[in-house]
Amino acid sequence: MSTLLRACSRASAAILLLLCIGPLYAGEAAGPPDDPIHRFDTQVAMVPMRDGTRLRTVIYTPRGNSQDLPVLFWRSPYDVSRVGAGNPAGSIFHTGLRELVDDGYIFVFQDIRGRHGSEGEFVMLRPSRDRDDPRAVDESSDAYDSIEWLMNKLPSHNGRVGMLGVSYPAWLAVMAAVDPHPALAAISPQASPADVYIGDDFFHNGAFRLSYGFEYVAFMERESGADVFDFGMEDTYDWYLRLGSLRHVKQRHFADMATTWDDFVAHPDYDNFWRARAVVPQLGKIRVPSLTVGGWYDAEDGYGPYRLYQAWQDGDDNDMNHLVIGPWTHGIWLWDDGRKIAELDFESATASHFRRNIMAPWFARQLKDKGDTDMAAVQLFQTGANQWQQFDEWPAPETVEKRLYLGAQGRLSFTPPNTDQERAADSYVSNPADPVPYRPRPIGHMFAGPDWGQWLTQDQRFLAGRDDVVGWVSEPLEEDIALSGNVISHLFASTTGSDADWVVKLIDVYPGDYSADPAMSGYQLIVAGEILRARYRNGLESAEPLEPGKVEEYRIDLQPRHHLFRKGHRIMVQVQSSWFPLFDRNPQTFVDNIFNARDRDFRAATHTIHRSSRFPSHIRLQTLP
Ligand code: PG9
Repeated sequence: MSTLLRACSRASAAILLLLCIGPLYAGEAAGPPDDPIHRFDTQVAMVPMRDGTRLRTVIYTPRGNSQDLPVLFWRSPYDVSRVGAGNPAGSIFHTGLRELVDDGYIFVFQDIRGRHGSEGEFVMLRPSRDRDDPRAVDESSDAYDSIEWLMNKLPSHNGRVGMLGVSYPAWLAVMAAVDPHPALAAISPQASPADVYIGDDFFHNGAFRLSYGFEYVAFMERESGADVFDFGMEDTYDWYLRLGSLRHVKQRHFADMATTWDDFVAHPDYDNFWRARAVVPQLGKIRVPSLTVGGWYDAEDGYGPYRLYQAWQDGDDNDMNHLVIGPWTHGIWLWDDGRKIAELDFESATASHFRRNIMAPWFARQLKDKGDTDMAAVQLFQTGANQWQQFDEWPAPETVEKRLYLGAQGRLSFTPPNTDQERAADSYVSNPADPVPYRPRPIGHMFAGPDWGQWLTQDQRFLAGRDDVVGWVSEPLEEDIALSGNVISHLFASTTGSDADWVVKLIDVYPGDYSADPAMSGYQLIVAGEILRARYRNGLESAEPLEPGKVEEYRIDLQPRHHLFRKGHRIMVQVQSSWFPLFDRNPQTFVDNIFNARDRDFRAATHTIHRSSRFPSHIRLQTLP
């Protein structure tokens, strides 16, 4: 069994999707006998790009087909040839693409430049090419050249191509639409990152996504080939803590090898390196109809989908811009029925609904002129109420703002504080030697099991008793509150140190005796949460030390949400200063580059959250009236 196949059988559902979606060559052992993969003729071609580099491309044509079908094209860095083998659930044709297979398409999968069967050099999230150089390449030109080849070489087709993919492949679909081939008629980027420094895979607001960044690079770029990093222990919390400063990583784990880790270390701030990889500035006016898809509980690319939709909203004169967000972890909508995530029950098969009633009809409309033209622009699953809702645009124009204020004795209310006492504040000691775990320990690595990507749905009661997590809770709500749009936290805070991280979480607290679903009694469900590295409070481009003791206002965008806080539930806000090992530890002593901090720079500090009328820490919620 190859290492990839071993990884495949161990991987979490989200990673399974990434690793194991690759279709099988004809003749390889597939899963179930009714897997539609057996209904295709398969061809492998090395498709030449404008600079002569050839990309491995696998083409699945429905056997015995006599019609001119559209093409669905999926580009990927994750090996499109082999990794579906050994997956008992079957190929992606059997799961996520089943409805599309039934509708009839030619499916084409391609390894991108420098990955697996393709020639050339791989560049992580390759920036856009120099348009004045006719031989320059990027993912947009590679998609263009591939589509051109397909349109010329496929024996039959209907002249239209759709692109889709989850995560990195979604980003590739977006890139294809930046400078689209005339035959590219539709894209569905699903869980695409929009900015891996601001809110997607690698950093969030300047804080480094340690466990993901390390494990992804180890998987993708070590010379031994793709494999799961062996931590040698069950609880990676211990492993990352023992690692100490990140200055030890290169020499111990990526010595003599150029990887994206070097880029993390060289670019801790939001500089041109990251700006060149940000999607939104490249997009311009929407030119190809898009069905952008995201998951409310996506622990990798939860930021991107809404940002893409938002960027394409301006100047969308032809209703080309569509957004769907469901109650999903990363990519699970192509893998599962989407009815449950652990204890959370959404009361219907949300992912099957998406595939059958949204994705398949949408592609049929765009690529085959079949079916209804007026699908709602925005379809969102309202968590808390467990229902789909449709909007012409989102956030809806009729939303009203509500402000939730942190108060005395851990109370949260819609009434602003009326005390100007300086001591109207709550303090805690944040100790980098004992960081707050982001999920109950033991914390497995990202390939450890099916629940890796589910931590955003986990009950926050596991943090009870920690003095370094402070919370404010409302009275039971007297009426429903429909959050629908932005969630912005304004934290007034000070510290005895010269740097700090602020993590703010907005939580739905279920009633203690919840007869509707007893398993959820007292559950503390994160609705929104985000981190800000305080050194970047005045801009992510450059770090500035904090002045010990000075109160500053920190604006933290917790990302838009669509959630119903039900009558009888309570709302909680939690603040903490580490989320480990999801994010690296802040030394709390200002250093130029945290990747190069010395172990002795990591020091405990006392942080204070203020709640006076002068410093009224609060959260702004966009709500439906
Ligand atoms: N979230 C993954 C990724 C996307 C883009 C860059 C790096 C990683 C993925 O699942 O593909």
